[in-house]
Formats: sequence, C-alpha cells, structure tokens
Amino acid sequence: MRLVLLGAPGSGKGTQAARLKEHLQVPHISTGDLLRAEVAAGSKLGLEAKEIMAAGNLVSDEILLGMLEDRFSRPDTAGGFILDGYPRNQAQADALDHLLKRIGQPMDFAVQLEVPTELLVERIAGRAQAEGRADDNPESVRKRLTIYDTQTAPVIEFYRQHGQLTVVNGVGSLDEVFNRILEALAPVKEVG
Ligand code: B4P
Repeated sequence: MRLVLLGAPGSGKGTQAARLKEHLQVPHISTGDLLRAEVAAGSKLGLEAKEIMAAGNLVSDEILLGMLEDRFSRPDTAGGFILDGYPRNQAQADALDHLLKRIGQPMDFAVQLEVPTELLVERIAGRAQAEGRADDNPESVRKRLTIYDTQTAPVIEFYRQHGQLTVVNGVGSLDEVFNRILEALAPVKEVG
C-alpha cells in the first residue's frame, strides 16, 4: 500500500505513521525526520536546512525532491510506503505525482488527520517541554500553522479531486485515532 498522511503540524502524522508502519509492514518516510537526520549529521544539506526549520519555514522544494528521489530509489519502498510531511505545497504535490508515476508506484490513498488549531498548539507545547525540538517554540509554531493554512491545506483538494482522500478525526487517544485510520483503509485493500 502506498499511502500519504496529511495534516497540520501536531495533527499526529508522525505518531500514527510509526504505528501504521508496524501494521502494514512498509517503510515510514518522514521528510521532517530525513531533514533532522541531515541536521544531526552536520551535512551540507543539514547546515542549509537547520535555520530554515528552526524558524518554522519550508526547506526548498528542490532539496526535498532530491531527498525523496534518493529515498524512493532504495529497494525497501518496492512493496509500498507511508509518506509523512510531504507534499507541503502544490509544487511538491505535482513533483511527487510525476516522480511516483515515473517509478511506476502511483499513490493509492491519502489520509488527512483533522484536529482543531487550539489542540495542535497544546500538543506541540507538550512536545516542546518533553523533547525541546528547535522548531516547537511559539513563534515558529505560529509560522508553521500559517504556512500549513496557506500552502499545505490546498494540497488536500488535489487528493480529493483525484478521489484518493479520506478525512479522519484526529482527536482522541492514540489507539482511537489509529483504529479510525484502519477503518478508513479497510475498503482499500489487504488491511484488517
Ligand atoms: P515535521 O517533522 O513534518 O513536523 P510536524 O509537521 O510538526 O509533524 P510531526 O509529524 O512531527 O508531529 P505529530 O503531528 O506526529 O516537519 C518539521 C519541519 O521540517 C517543517 O516545519 C519544515 O521546516 C521541514 N519540512 C518537513 N517536510 C518538509 C517539506 N515537505 N517541505 C519543506 N520543508 C519540510 O505530533 C505532534 C505532537 O502531538 C507529539 O508530541 C505527539 O506525541 C502528540 N500527539 C500526536 N497524536 C496525539 C493524540 N492523539 N493525542 C495527544 N497527543 C498527540
């Protein structure tokens, strides 16, 4: 199964993708994790991305596409994948569509996790305390939410128009949200 998780920062994409990975036995590809790994490794790309991410801005489309092409060239994605954090704007959605068609792996399904803004802010504040992530400070969070509303939310329409979108209520316990996603995926295939 080839699946993309959509939703605002704090909506639970990374959290649920980690669980879905176990259930579906396909790799979890998080562009945020890939970028944080580059930052931690101190690579040229990581040095470029570090300040941009800490400020809550989007890293360039070019860098992201290169990273994704590289990731999809690895053989573990042949049986499917869960994509999390990409696409974040229309240019990325178009680039992804072309890339996946080119490698003969078109997207099967998009799940949007829907969570009200006040709860997003609360969750990220909780993570800021627990993990101290550089972009979880209030100013960057405001920026990330604005970018989501203006640039990422329109991408949801793209998947709706392609008949691939299902919207899942992201409010509730981790188990409740996980079970809702499985229910939404059940009619697609092989998921119980
Ligand atoms: P991401 O790593 O994608 O960060 P995120 O949007 O905050 O989502 P994440 O998946 O981490 O959080 P989750 O909702 O699971 O991106 C970080 C940055 O990288 C971006 O700002 C950008 O700079 C850069 N970047 C990444 N992709 C890019 C792209 N395509 N283009 C350009 N730049 C890109 O969880 C949040 C918190 O909520 C957690 O603490 C979790 O425990 C909690 N939570 C989750 N579900 C919950 C539930 N049901 N109940 C209570 N708490 C819950």
